[in-house]
Amino acid sequence: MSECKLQPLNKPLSGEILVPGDKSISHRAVIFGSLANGITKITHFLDGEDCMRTVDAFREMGVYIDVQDTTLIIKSKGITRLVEPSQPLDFGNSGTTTRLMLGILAGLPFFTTIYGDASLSKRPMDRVVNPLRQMGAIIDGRLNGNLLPLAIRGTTIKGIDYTLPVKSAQVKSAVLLAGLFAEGKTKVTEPIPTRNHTENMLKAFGADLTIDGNTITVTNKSELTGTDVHVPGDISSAAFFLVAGAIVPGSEILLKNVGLNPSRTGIIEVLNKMGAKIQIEAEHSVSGEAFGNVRIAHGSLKGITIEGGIIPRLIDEIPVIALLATQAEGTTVIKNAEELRVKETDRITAVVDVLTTLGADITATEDGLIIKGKTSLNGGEIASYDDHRIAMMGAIASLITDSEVTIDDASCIAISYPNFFNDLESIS
Ligand code: SPQ
Repeated sequence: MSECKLQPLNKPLSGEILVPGDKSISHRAVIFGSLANGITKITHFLDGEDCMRTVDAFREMGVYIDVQDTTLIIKSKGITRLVEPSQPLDFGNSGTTTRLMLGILAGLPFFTTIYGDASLSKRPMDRVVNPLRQMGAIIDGRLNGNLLPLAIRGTTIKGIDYTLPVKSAQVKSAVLLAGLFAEGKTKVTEPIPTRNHTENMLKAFGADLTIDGNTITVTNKSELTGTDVHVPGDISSAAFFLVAGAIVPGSEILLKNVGLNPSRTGIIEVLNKMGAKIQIEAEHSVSGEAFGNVRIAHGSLKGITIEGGIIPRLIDEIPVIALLATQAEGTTVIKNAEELRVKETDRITAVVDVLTTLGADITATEDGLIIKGKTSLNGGEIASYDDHRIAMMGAIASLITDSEVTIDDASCIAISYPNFFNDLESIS
C-alpha cells in the first residue's frame, strides 16, 4: 500500500512533458519482435509493470530481451524456436498481455498455464477463448475458461471468419495473432473500429495481411522479420495532462511526442468540442503511426454528448474525461461505454465514487455517465480501486480541490506511467 496525500495546487501549470511510450504499442513491439526472426530494436519503450509482464513471458519462452531504460534489443530465432515455459506465467494486472498471449499460446506446440493478480482474475477471458476454441484451441480454466488461471494445450489450429461481438482491440488482436499459426486464412471483421496497432505492426514485421474496409485478413506465415520500432508517446497518459492543462486556471502545457493514431485521438476531439484551447504541432508519421506535439491551455468548457463510434477511440480516457466534464458548463453525457465495467475495475462505479467524494454531480448509467457542471471540488479520501487510471484521475483532480486529497494506494500508477508524479512536479 502506498497512501498518497496531495495538496491543492493554487497556481497555474506550465512547461513541457515528454510523454512516455504507448502501452499498447510497447506490448505489441515486444510480441512481434519475439515472434520474428532476427534483431528488433525498440526505442521509447514503456518500461511500466504491464509491458514488463510481456517481456518476462517471452524470456520464459527462450527469447533474448535486453532492457536498457527505454531501449530494448530482442534477438529471436522466430516462432518455431520458442520453448515451453518451465513454470506458470504471471501476467500481473495486464489484460493486454493475457489476451494477446492467449492468441499466441493457442497455436504453439506446448503446454502453458497463465495467471494474474486479483483484478485480472476477475476479468472476462471468454471473449478471447471462444473464438480461439472455434479455431481448435484447447484452453481450460475457471468458469469453463472464462477466468484465470487458464491452461493452454497448444495444438494445430485453423483459420476462421470472425465478427467481433464486443468493441475490443484485444479480441481482434488475439484472433489475428492466432491467425499467424493457423492453417488457411483468418478473417476478423469489426463493426466499430478499435485501435489498429496490431495491424500496423503485422505489416511492419512482414506478415501477409490485407485490410478491406472493416475486415482484416491474415495468412499463416511463420517468417516474420525483426525490425526497428520507435514507440510514440501514449495519448492515454498524455490525457491526464491535457485535462490538467484545460482545468487548472492560467495553465499552458506542451506535451511532446504524443501518438496521434486516429484510432486513439477521441480525447483530442472531445477537448475541441468542449471548447478547450488545444493545438497540434509538428505532426509526422513513422511505420504507420502518427506522432505530434499537443499544446493545451486553460479556458472555458461546455458539456457535450459522447457516444457511438468515438467510444473505442477514447475508452481508457473516460475516467479523466469525467473529471474534465465536472469543470464544463452544462451536462456531459457518456453513452455506449459498457466496456468500462470490465476494465481493471468497474470504471463506471469507481469514477462515480471518486468524483462524488470530491463534490461532483455525477450519475452512473448502465453504459456510461451523466456529469453536471460546473462544480467546485473539495478534498477528501478516495480509493484508487488498484486501477492506475482511477489513481491518476484522482491525482489530477487534487490540483483543483479546496483541500487535501488522500489516495489510499497510488502504487498502481506504475502499471502505465512510472514517472507520473515526477512529470506532474516538473510542470507544477
Ligand atoms: O491491458 P489492460 O489492463 O486491458 O489495459 C487497458 C488500460 O486502461 O490500460 C484497459 F483496462 O487498456 C486496454 C484498452 O482498454 C488496452 C488495449 C490494447 O492494448 O489492445 C485495448 C483496450 O481494451 P479492449 O478490451 O477494448 O480491447
